[in-house]
Amino acid sequence: MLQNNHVPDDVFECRTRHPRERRRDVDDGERMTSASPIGPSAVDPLLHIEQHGTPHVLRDRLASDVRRGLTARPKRLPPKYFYDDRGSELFDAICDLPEYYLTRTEHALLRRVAPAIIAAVEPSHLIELGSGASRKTRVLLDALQRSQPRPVYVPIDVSGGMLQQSATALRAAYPRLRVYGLVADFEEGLPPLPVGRRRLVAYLGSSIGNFEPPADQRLLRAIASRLQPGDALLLGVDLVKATATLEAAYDDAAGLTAEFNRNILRVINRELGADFDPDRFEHVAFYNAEAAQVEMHLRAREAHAVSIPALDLVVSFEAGETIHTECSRKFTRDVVETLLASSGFRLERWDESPDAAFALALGRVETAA
Ligand code: SAH
Ligand code: AVI
Repeated sequence: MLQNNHVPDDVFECRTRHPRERRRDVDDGERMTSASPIGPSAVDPLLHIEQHGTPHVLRDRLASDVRRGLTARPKRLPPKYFYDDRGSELFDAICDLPEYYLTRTEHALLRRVAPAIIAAVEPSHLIELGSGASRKTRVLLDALQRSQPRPVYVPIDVSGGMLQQSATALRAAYPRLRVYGLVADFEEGLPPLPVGRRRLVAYLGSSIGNFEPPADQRLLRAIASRLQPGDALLLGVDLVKATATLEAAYDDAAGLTAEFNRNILRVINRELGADFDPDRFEHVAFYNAEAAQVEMHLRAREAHAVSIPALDLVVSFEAGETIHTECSRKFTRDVVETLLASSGFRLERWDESPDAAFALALGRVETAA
């Protein structure tokens, strides 16, 4: 059943003040297709979820990305297509693996610094990109609800099932929290952000590392352009470290990351009628020290062909040929500070975990010169 609650007119930029911003956001919104409300069955006035992009548009985008990626040399696929319901659940399970230190390290760091960050920014709205299960977000929400009588949380994620599930769970856990979920692919244009006295955008999990330059800067600039001076960005970043630690994190003993990697082939089978046999591909993950990134690939175990009827395409694989499915860049403070500065943010705080494995960078929107 559709969740069709009334959204107050002052919630989204495109429906309210800031004429300059309004024009741009409305244009973006129209290009991305119209937003339609979806949501859980019980009517809850504090919960609203909007879908940006119709299934038709999303499938066309997948089709053109897959055609471009699998006819390129070397072959590649965009990592955002890992995250159907199964992929999101696999990622959530990866977060609990002993080898995947990122989540627990960032979680512990957040527990230590979230109160100070919320006190420094004093946000009325917490907006989260790539929110997934919103597990670590609770640490920020705990601090936010202590300081705000009517806190607002805006999760934005391409994975609609996971967003709906986590938004519903958060509403149950935080009775005063308004949740405006946006199901959107922010690579295709950031959806309009809510207006608010002060906004904190969180982008956790080192997900910025899945964007290669200059796409990382493009995304951060888009965020900055939607914010006002004084608003802030909290960026979780995984730091450069020993190769063995990095490679274990992306090639776990239980094989969950391998399944997550192969899931992209299952998505293409389901959406485009392809006949990939995921077992004919081996999961490969290694640290490319020169580029400071872990790379994930799928390597064909033998020569074979795959048919993709929706694209009227047959893709041939040589034995050993790879599809590059993901980069996970690893950062230093200098790289993050430069990236933030070139995107319109001044680095205000830098907090590292005690083992220097992971950091949280707080960037503040610069006042226009
Ligand atoms: N923030 C969580 C989840 C990280 S997994 C954490 O730190 O654990 C990355 C999340 O980003 C997934 O939920 C995925 O669906 C989402 N995502 C990936 N690419 C996206 C895109 N282009 N637009 C919107 N969401 C995206
Ligand atoms: C979401 N993202 C930051 C994860 C990462 O570490 O790059 C995705 C992931 N890929 C393999 N394991 C986890």
